[in-house]
Amino acid sequence: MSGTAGPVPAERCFGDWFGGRPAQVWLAPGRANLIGEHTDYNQGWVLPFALDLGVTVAVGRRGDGRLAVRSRQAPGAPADLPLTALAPGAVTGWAAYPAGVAWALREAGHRLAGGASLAVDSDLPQGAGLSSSAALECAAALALDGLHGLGLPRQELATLAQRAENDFVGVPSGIMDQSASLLSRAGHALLLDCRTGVTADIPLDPAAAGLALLIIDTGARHALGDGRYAQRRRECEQAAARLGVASLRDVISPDGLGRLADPVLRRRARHVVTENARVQQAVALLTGGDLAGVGALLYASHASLAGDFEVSWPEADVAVDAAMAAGALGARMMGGGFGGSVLALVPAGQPAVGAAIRAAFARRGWPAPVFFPAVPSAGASRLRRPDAAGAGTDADGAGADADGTEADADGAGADGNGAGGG
Ligand code: GAF
Repeated sequence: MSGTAGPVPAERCFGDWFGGRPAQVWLAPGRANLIGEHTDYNQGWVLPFALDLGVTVAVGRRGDGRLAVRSRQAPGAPADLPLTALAPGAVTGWAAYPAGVAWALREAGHRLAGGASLAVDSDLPQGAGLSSSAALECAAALALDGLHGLGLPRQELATLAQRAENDFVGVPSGIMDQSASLLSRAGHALLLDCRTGVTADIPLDPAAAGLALLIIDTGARHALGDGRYAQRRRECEQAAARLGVASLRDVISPDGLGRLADPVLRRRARHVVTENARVQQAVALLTGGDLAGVGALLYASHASLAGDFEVSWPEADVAVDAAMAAGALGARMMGGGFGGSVLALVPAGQPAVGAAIRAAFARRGWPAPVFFPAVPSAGASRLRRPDAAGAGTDADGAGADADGTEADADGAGADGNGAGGG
């Protein structure tokens, strides 16, 4: 992500595309998920954390009632339409995510008087399973909320961003990614109970344990909208209905799943039930200071996602096996599946795991994977205006802190290491 001296690229683009300076600039990170995969839409538990990569949105008010959205990463495809014309199907492609957020805000009764111009920039790879879409939604949600002085709580913004994705874009995703982007705290994973919305910050400091979390972008690309994610969600709902429970969250032990006659539904349910248990076990280990112990849970999660839930893909399986053989404490596929990234827990400062994965890919003639350190970082934050540099405060009176972020309206201010990397 951009540094903090002078305008960030999204601000410069705003001037080039719309003229003048943006009123506000917001940064929303992508996420990794330590554990708890395909549990969010089953009202279970997840344990993601924010990354130090994300989406920046510079926003300014208009007077003509239109929404204009342009991205540095998609120069040829701006969206520009009256707010009143926003409806599912009216905008396609990447711009549907921010447009969907504006639509969801209006559907919830919020006025976006005069409209808005949004300049978007991102350093998150797309389709890598790191939630670039949710980061875009969350940055747009904060930008529109801030510009129009709505003051909505972050959990409500997460829900509106999810609604944009579900009902405007048409992808039936859960609430994990938006929550991680908006609610995470640096040095922690976010435990989220997806039924109650209750959260807890769970300490996650790999460096302090002599370990590192490594993201391996396998290069295989996924799209949540291709139907397979939705099919898994339907299978889970069918399994819950046949078991007579509101959701698979209500099944505590896999022992009773023999009642499901359909072996596919039985396997899907077994993944969700055992994954929920693994999240609880991971929280207990982390709370007790045993990050290394979480490694075995990551590997068990991968086996369950590959075998029972059948959402892994060949590059992920090869990366996980190579990582484990080279000394990783644990590794697993991450996100919706069928492409994207693997997360590995490795000894710090030892290149053996990366080298083994690279070699395994090369042997198969696959393009080299891309590695990122996964540093548990702060959730979304408002960036300081350049003219506030050195002054400590800006026109709103919200103080800028040392890394160029400033406390935002709902008090969930950024802390030391969330906004500066990349
Ligand atoms: C994707 C979805 F967007 C999330 O809601 C979640 O279901 C995840 O896949 C699987 O855990 O990232």
